[in-house]
Amino acid sequence: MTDQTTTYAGPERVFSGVQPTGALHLGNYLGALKKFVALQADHECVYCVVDLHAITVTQDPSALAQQTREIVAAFLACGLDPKKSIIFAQSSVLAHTELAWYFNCVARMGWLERMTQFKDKAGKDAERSSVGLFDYPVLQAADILAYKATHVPVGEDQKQHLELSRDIADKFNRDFNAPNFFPLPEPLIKGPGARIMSLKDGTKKMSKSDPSDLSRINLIDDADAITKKFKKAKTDMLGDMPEDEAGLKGRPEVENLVGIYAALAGADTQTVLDEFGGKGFGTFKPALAELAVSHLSPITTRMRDYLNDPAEIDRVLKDGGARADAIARPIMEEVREIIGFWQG
Ligand code: AQP
Repeated sequence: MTDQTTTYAGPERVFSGVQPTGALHLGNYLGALKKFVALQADHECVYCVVDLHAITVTQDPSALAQQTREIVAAFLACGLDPKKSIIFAQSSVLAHTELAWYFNCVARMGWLERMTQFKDKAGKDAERSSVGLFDYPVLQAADILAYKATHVPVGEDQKQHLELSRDIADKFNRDFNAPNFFPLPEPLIKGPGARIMSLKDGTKKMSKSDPSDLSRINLIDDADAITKKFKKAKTDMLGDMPEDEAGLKGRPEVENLVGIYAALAGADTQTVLDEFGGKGFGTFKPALAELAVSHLSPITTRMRDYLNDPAEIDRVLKDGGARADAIARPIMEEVREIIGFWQG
């Protein structure tokens, strides 16, 4: 991994987070979790269940802690090793909220007003949405920079937020005359699976909050559900599978299915089209379903096993929280000094 974080001299560190807002789907897996696992082999990785982000929209207090455990179960089932990677709940480390406040005073209103995710999520009801939803990207910058993380594996949808994190880090360093104090974190987005689209609409991203369950493959779906969802996935009336990538132009649903196949198989798009070009969807969709089931069913089984052992998940979260706090605490002490607060 090349370090393009200007002249920042600190160590490379990976940070990313996932919201405990519902069952994880194939987009979360291919866009984020799969990359998390690959990175832990040779990097210091900090992976967070971002429950503070989750409450930017209403959550049921009696379900939130369990939702956090479910994300940890998915992390572990996908292959994250809690001895290598730090896994913890965002709300258990106070540095996140503290740094978010300082960054609120660094970020500019105009920067946040340009964030498309807020516009998408708040929709026509922006006036009634929480201030937290608007401020979400500032908290995200704090999440990353409380650990001076240099690299952030995310899906394509988070690109704009990562650019904002870099702007905030840069402005903090300049405003407080602390050159290179914070790194300018690099997004790790590229690769197949960076943007998995809805199975019902190839122009919308696959999302937990889509009201149609048929729009997504959940990590907890069984083989029958996966097969049924791919069978019902929208395609088009333009005929069989194209022979080359140019033939995917203007066919977003087909492009998405081919992309999913490529990401799961670890192949490139043309290799998939070499195999399926000219064939009908009646051939391609069952092959795709079979590939997805072979990848996901071991994960699902392991997830269920972990969920049957909540005490183990709680141990992982507690240990991870202490390790995360040990990194963030001295950074926050320096931040307070740089800002110039009285320190008795
Ligand atoms: N469709 C996607 N394709 C590729 N990557 C994706 N990610 C999300 N959707 C896709 C990536 O998954 C990580 C965790 O996302 P998150 O749960 O924290 O929040 P999100 O991006 O808001 O995910 P959803 O499913 O779309 O949730 P809702 O519906 O609640 O908004 C991130 O790295 C994200 O890029």
